[in-house]
Amino acid sequence: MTAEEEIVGTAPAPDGPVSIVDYSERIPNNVGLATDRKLQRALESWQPRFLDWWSDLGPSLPTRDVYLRTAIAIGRDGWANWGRVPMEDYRWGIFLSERTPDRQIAFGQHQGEPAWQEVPGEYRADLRRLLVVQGDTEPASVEQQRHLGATAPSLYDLRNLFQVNVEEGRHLWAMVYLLHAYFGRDGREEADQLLRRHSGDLDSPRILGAFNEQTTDWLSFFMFTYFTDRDGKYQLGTLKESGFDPLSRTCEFMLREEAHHMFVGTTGVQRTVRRTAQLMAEYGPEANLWAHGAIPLAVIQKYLNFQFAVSLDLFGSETSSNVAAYFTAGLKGRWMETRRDDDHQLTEATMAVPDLAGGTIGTRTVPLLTALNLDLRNEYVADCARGLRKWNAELAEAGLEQRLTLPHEGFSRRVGVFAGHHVSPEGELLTEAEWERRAGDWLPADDDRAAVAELMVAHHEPGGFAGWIAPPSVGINDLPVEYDYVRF
Ligand code: BYC
Repeated sequence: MTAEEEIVGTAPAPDGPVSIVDYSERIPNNVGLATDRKLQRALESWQPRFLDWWSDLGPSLPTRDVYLRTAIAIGRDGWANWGRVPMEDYRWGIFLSERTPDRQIAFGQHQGEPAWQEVPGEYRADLRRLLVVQGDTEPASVEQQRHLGATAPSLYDLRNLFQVNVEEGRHLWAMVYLLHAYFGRDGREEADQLLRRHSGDLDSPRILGAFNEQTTDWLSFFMFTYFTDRDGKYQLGTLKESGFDPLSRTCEFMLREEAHHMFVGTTGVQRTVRRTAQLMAEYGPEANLWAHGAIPLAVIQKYLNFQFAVSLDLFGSETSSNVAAYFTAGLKGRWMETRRDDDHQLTEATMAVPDLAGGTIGTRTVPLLTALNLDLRNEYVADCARGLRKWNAELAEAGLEQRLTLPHEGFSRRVGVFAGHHVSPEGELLTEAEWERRAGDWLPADDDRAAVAELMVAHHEPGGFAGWIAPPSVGINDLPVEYDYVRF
C-alpha cells in the first residue's frame, strides 16, 4: 500500500456472512469474472473507455487524493473500506448482493416460479430497455455535477460530492455488467452508447428529462441528491423485486450505496436552511439575506419546486401500459412488493388517478396495473415529505413561522396528465397568461441563479465553510469536521 492509499479511520468490523470482493483482478468483482474469459475480455475492453469518459466528463477539479469509501465486501455491515485515494485510481467494480437460495418471483404471472438466472427470451427487449434507462442516469449525474468542485463550500462537502460521483460511476458499471453478461452483442452496443450520450447534448442527450438539466450550483446539487437520487432509490427498489435475479441482486447492493447520496441531500439542504433561519432570526424575516451572504428562503423554495417537479417526471405517466406489462411479466415490482398484503397479481384492483377532463383537476378510476407509476410516485412523495419536516424543524427552532412546502403534483410538469397544463404550487389550474405572469415567483429565474452563483465561493481549506451554509454537526466516518478530506 502506498502512502497515498493509507487507511484513515476504522472500517466497521464485518458481523455476518460476507462475500469478499476480489481486488487482485483488473476489475474488482464478486461475480467470479476470472472464470468467464470472454466476458472478462469484453469488460476489460470497455474499461479504458469508461476511464476516458471519467477523465473527460468526470470531476473537473484536479486533486491529489480524496477520503473515500470503497466497497470491499457484500455483507450487511462492514462492507466498505475508508482511505485516501487518488480519484483516477478508484477501483470501480462489480458487486452483487448474496444470492438468496430458492428465491421465487413474488408477483405477476410468474409468481411462485423460481427467479430467473438467465434472461427469458420473451422479456429480453423490455429488460434491456430498463437496464439502459437505469444505466443512462448514472453517468449523466456525474456529467451534471462535473464543475461543482470548483465552488465547494468546504472540503467536507467536496468529499461528499466526489463520493457520490465515484459511486454513480460504479452504478454504471453495475448496469454495464448485466448488459455484457446477459445481452450479448446488443448489450455491448448499449454499453458503448451509455458513454456516447451526454447530459444536455443537443444531438445525443441523456434519455430522461431531469438528467439533461444543469446542476448549476451547490443548492441545486443538494436538491438533486435529495429529490432525484430519491427517485433512484424508488426505481432501484422496484427493480430489486425483479424476477431476473442478477438485476435484483445488483440493485440491492446499489441501494446500500444510495443511502449516503440522500444523506448528502437531506443534510445539505438542512444546513442551508439552518444558516438562512439563523440570519432571519437575527435580522428579521424580511431582511435582505443576499446582503448577509445567505440564500433567501423564497429562493430555496423555488429550487425545491423545480427539482421536485422534474423528479416527479421521472416516474413516467400516471397511467402506462409499459408499467402494467413490466409488472405482469415479473420484471419490475412495486416498492416493498413482498410486504404488500394483496394477491400480487392486481388483475381486479383499481386506483384513482388525476384527471383534467372538464377543465378541473379531478380523478378517474383505472386498473391498478396501469397506475403503478403513480403508486410508486405516491410512495416517493410521502418519503420526500419526511425530509421537509426536518428542514421545517430548523425554521421552527429559530422561532420562525415560515415553512417550506412540496408543490402540487401538477406543478410545472412535462410528463403525464399534467403536461401541457399550468398548475400553481397550491394546485390551481391557471391560464397560460397567468402562468407566464407568476412562474418567476415559483421557479428559479436567471437572476436567482446568478445571485446564488455569486455566493458559491470555494472553501478548500481544512475547517473552512462558506457563509451560506452551516457546518455539519459530525464529520465522515468519525473523523473531525475540520479533517482535510481532500488534498490538492
Ligand atoms: N423524460 O409509459 P411511460 C437514478 C418516456 S434515477 C423523458 O409513462 P414508463 C439516479 C418513456 O421512456 C432512476 N422521457 O413510461 C438518480 C416512454 O418512452 P418509450 C432511473 C420519458 O415506461 C440520481 C414514454 O416516455 N431509473 O437512478 O411507464 C443520480 C412513455 O412513458 C420520461 C429508472 O427510471 C422522462 N422523464 O416509465 C443517479 C428505472 N418519462 O419507451 C441515478 C427504469 C417517461 O415509449 N425506467 N419517458 O420510448 C423505468 O422504469 C421507466 O422507463 C420509467 C418510465 C419509469 C422511466
